[in-house]
Amino acid sequence: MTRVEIIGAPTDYGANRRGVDMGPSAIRYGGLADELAGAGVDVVDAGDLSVPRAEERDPDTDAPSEGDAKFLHEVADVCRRLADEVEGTLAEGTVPLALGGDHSIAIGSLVGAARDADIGAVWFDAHADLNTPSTTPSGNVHGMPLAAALGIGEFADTPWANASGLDPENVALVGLRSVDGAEVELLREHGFTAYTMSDIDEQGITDVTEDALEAASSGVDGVHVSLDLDWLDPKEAPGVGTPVRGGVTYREAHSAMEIVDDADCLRSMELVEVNPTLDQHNETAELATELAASAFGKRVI
Ligand code: 4U7
Ligand code: MN
Ligand code: MN
Ligand code: MN
Repeated sequence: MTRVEIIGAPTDYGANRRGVDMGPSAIRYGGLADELAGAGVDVVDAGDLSVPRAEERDPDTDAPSEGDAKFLHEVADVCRRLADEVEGTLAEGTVPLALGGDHSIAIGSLVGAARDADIGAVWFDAHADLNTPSTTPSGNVHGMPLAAALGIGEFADTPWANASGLDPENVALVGLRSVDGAEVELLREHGFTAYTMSDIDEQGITDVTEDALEAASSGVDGVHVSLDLDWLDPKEAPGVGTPVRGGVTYREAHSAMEIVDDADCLRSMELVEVNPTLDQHNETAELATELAASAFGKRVI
């Protein structure tokens, strides 16, 4: 029986303090444990990592003073501890399921998952998350986790952020529709596999997801699935900080997660960017729980 460990990472430092830190509560309240049990997995909840609130910190250290990457010290602190937790969970033969929090936590997930293994990653997201401190239009680290984990640009000198067992050839991005100019360059330069919404329109979600998983899983020990809820259309998932129209539908999302399960290479996963302060009746959090269940094998009959 697959065993899954839930690890909450209630932080919004990577999204400039906007309420996404309440994601782990919302996702648990949305029924995560029951959904996963419905998928037939054995679930343990490790609780939340403790994340200092900005309001409780020394005002002198509160300011987003990390050049062009805001709150980088805070992000590093959470990600270091998440990486250790993910590594330990994997060592026990358990699949870590991290709950964000904003997408900066992916740095911790990827670093932990890639410490003792070669891994691939499938990035379900409207965005490429490949900015660096010199290219970011916002300064928000949730737009940088892939660049950080892969040591791209200024992140080459950031050891805490380096996922040693992950290479761009094993990273597939699915559902892109908001990509910054510098990110387009990096996508071309580093040999990522990338599917835009137009590719999904033309080839269908089934083929695209199968191809993404094949690219991610080739020659590695397993795959990390990073699910940013803004991957879905805002009509399905309104509770996110950076919504972009034209995303995947409810059925396409489930179909993709079922294909993740079919591929039998899932090693670790995260659900990120659920922001209950922007949601309607917790529906985005509930959708996140359902999609996780599909990825872990839940079927109708
Ligand atoms: B998310 C953005 F400029 N690219 O860097 C940026 F459009 O984790 C958005 O995918 C990043 O939600 C979105 O700030 C980060 C922007
Ligand atoms: Mn553990
Ligand atoms: Mn993202
Ligand atoms: Mn996104």
